[in-house]
Amino acid sequence: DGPVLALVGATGAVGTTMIDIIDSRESVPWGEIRLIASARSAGKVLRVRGEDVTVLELKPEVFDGVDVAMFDVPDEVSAEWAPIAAERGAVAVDNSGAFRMDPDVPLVVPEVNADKVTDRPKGIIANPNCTTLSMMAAMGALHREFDLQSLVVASYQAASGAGQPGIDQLYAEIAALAGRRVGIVSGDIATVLADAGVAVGSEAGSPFPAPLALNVVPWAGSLKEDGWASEELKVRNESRKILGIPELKVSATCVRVPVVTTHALSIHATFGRDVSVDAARKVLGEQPTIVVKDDPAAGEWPTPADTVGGEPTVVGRIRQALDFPNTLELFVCGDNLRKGAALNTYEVAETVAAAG
Ligand code: 11C
Repeated sequence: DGPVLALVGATGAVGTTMIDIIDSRESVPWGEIRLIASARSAGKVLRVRGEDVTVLELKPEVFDGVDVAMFDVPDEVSAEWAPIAAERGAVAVDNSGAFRMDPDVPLVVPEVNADKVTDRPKGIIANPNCTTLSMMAAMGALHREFDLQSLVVASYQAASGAGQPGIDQLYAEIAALAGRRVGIVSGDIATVLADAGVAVGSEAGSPFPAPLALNVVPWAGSLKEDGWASEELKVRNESRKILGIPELKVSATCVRVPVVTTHALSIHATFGRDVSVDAARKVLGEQPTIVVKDDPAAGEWPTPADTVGGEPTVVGRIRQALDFPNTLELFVCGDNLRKGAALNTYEVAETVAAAG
């Protein structure tokens, strides 16, 4: 009784957050929850809603009888296995980048386009990139009211966007630098890290191309044409698809900062209809998954430290741009492992189950 849910990638950073989300739900619609991972992690026993569940090895037959299969694995694993899950009768909800821009795969943020979950000719639904996702509930709500025309975005992305290896790297760097007064003489952070045996740069095996502790790195993803980072193009392409505005003007600069979890975005958004700070605050304040925290006189604004571990997107610093009509400046924080990844995937899975 109840549909069968599978979680592929149960032991990664997003998978672990997913289990925490499933555990924290008052009730779940699932008759069975199956955990799946690579051969390396198969056989581990994890607690899910008070029960021991043995992690199964990723093989075609583990999808037999599964109704919804959530994938929190690298692109190439999803590219191969989401279609296998779909062939075996499951609806695959995929958090990788493998299918997001496929015209036959809906890209869903329930607050914006929940109706798209049933329009899935390949049996696959994609979950957006965590940076894009962190601003979609807010931008979707503002677009419905004020007709979004353009977005200029700078991101401040947490280390956990690069998964468990990103978290481990940042902590290793912080430990190696603890108590050292580095960063005063050019280049000494990298030297201290290298001397301590901590990888510096992608070639040495770090998930980041430069030291992240005590630093800011203007890079996320891989190099694309004309100097763009893949993450910046994802923000552009995915925002257009989710919001249903193919011509939306988007320009993004993606930056990694020494924060463990929660992506922040500084957004310059221009609208086609008259907008005011008060009207925007009212619209955002009415959204069930958004918290407006915007009282600079009282020191109230969103920060990753206040946002991490929570479900809502937190929005603040809402201002009318002084030199750009109908344009708002906003600062948005979203937990990249929750709404940015596991939570949205789970909400899509629940929406699929509810739709039957
Ligand atoms: C990061 N947003 O913070 C990336 C990670 O397209 O799902 C997720 C990449 C993706 O590094």
